[in-house]
Amino acid sequence: MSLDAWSRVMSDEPTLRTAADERGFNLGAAVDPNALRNDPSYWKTLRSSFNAVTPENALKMGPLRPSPNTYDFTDADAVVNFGVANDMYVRGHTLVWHNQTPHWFQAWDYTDDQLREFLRDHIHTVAGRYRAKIDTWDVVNEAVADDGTMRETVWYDALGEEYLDLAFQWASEVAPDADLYYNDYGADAINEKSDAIYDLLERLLERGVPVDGVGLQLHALGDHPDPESVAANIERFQALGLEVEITEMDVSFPADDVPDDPLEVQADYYRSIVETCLEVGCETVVTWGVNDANSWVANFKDFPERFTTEPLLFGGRYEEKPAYHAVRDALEN
Ligand code: 9MR
Repeated sequence: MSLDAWSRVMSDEPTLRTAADERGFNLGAAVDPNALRNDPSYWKTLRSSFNAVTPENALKMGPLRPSPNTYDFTDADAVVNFGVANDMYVRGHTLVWHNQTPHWFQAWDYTDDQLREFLRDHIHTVAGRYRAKIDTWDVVNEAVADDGTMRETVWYDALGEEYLDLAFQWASEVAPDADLYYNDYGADAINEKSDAIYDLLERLLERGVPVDGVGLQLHALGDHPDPESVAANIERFQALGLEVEITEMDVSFPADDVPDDPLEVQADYYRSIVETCLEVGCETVVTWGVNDANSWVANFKDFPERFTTEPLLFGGRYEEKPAYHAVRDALEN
């Protein structure tokens, strides 16, 4: 048992997970199947501190589709089954994205009809397999470009905006009980991109597309979106009849502009977002990783030169950071 966990037992403090459970709140982490298998501290921390999971990469098309006619569910099953076995809320991420497609796919000279068939089969197979296990799917991820236009992806180029309609329809056919989400980054507060996503969701709803919610990723790396604007943004999506979840949160600082007390500022930001969620009735916050050592920020392109790389609730050795305590306080009060 870690020193943190031991001192909590001695003082009778609830764990983060207990605080979330008691509040009826989903507090999640993105999960790496290798760490889950190989590092006992990882899964013990995950199980004792969180009540929700998202496979960080394992459910994406590339990892799932080693060749055109085969699926490899080993890693996805590991994460999803861990969540189910430990009574956690499970988010599936993601059925349609322009990134992390298989290598063979990029070289494939398909017709538009073949692509449509391929996507239908993919969604039916994957969402169908997990119909009893995955509570919520990010059906489509990041379909809107940073300037608010529709992103020019393989899906959009072949099928136009209708690819979203089809994807949600196909998912609802095989996973009728799952909540179906549109998920994106940089659209956490009211801004040009979230305006465009609002318009897109309005169009989808008008066309009768079975979309249930919007995932706001909230990768607060350099920029920490104003919580009041995040609240207003959540409320406008809710007014369309949609649910909203914070799906991929992490909090860093620009490498050349780090505050004197980064851990405290980070903790305050986490606290303000969880409080915002509680106020406006968004019931889920997922952090994009279990602990700092496993965060994507340290491994992504030039990010380590641009941002601080300790964005999560637990430090590299699973020590509880001020952000951990801030989130727990927010859930308890
Ligand atoms: O955290 C994921 C990282 O391990 C992958 O290398 C990366 C590939 O683009 O995707 C990361 O997760 C992304 C998520 O799927 C969608 N929103 C942005 C996340 C961070 O890039």
